[in-house]
Amino acid sequence: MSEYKKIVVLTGAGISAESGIDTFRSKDGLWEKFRLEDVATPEGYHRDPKLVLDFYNQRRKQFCSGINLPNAAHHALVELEQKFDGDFLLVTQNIDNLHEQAGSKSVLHMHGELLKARCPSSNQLVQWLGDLNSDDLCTCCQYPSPLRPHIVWFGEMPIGLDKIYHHLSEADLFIAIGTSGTVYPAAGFVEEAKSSGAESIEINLEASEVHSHFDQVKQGKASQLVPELVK
Ligand code: BV8
Repeated sequence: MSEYKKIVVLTGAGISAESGIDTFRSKDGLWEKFRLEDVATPEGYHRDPKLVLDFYNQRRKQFCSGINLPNAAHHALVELEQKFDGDFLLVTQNIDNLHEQAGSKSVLHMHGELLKARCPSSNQLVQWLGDLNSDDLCTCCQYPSPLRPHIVWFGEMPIGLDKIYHHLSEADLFIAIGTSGTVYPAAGFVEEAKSSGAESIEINLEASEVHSHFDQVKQGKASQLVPELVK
């Protein structure tokens, strides 16, 4: 990796799959059990807040039980970040904190974080490890509002896009790991990186919907391929 100066890594649900966290679109993934429109959109939340809060409470409860631990792919990205003496940005679509648990420092959660809640008025964040219910009010406003999950739902603006696009415009290597390339704008990052002259590598169990944009496509498990890539 020493031949590169600026690396951007994008991870998706596939990097956490071997840690026991459901993906969305693999076999028996989350979107087979829930309708995306009901649990991952602002409209769904306003229509039935309890359904949406319970959807995230169930995932938070599982995650906080400690059964999901970082795997070799998460640890390999920590090693890459530590060894690499250039610019490094890790962007994740995941809302778990397995990258942080493994020791990654520069993690940008573009779709939010499961262990945080947000005041809808001030956008102030609070650490939230238990169940979030509609009577859990913010403490930052004169007229308190019910806290919402700090999650980017469909139709909402992802977090940190300016920073991400800036790094993509200067990257000389873009690596996507464990993402189906279905959800935008993340799925379009490879084209952004390539338009700046970056090399691009996809690591995924199967060819993603945007695999044809990548210079290299490595099919297989992240826990095997990511350590091989960074060694
Ligand atoms: C937005 C909430 C306005 C958190 C999620 C073009 C431009 C801009 C927007 C759009 C566009 N076209 C369409 C849109 C709208 C929409 C969209 O993309 N819809 C899709 C369905 C077509 N996008 C939005 O609404 C976004 N916001 O557009 O704002 C805007 C406008 C212009 C410019 C900027 C902004 C908001 C998107 C975020 C929605 N929130 N989730 C949560 O509940 O977790 S998205 C959800 O999908 C998750 O965040 C997830 O991370 C994300 C992507 O899924 P993946 O991570 O890829 O997971 P998936 O299961 O799909 O794939 C896993 C892969 O891993 C598989 O391929 C599998 O084979 C592989 N795998 C499995 N095991 C392993 C493995 N690989 C390696 N090793 C293994 N062991």
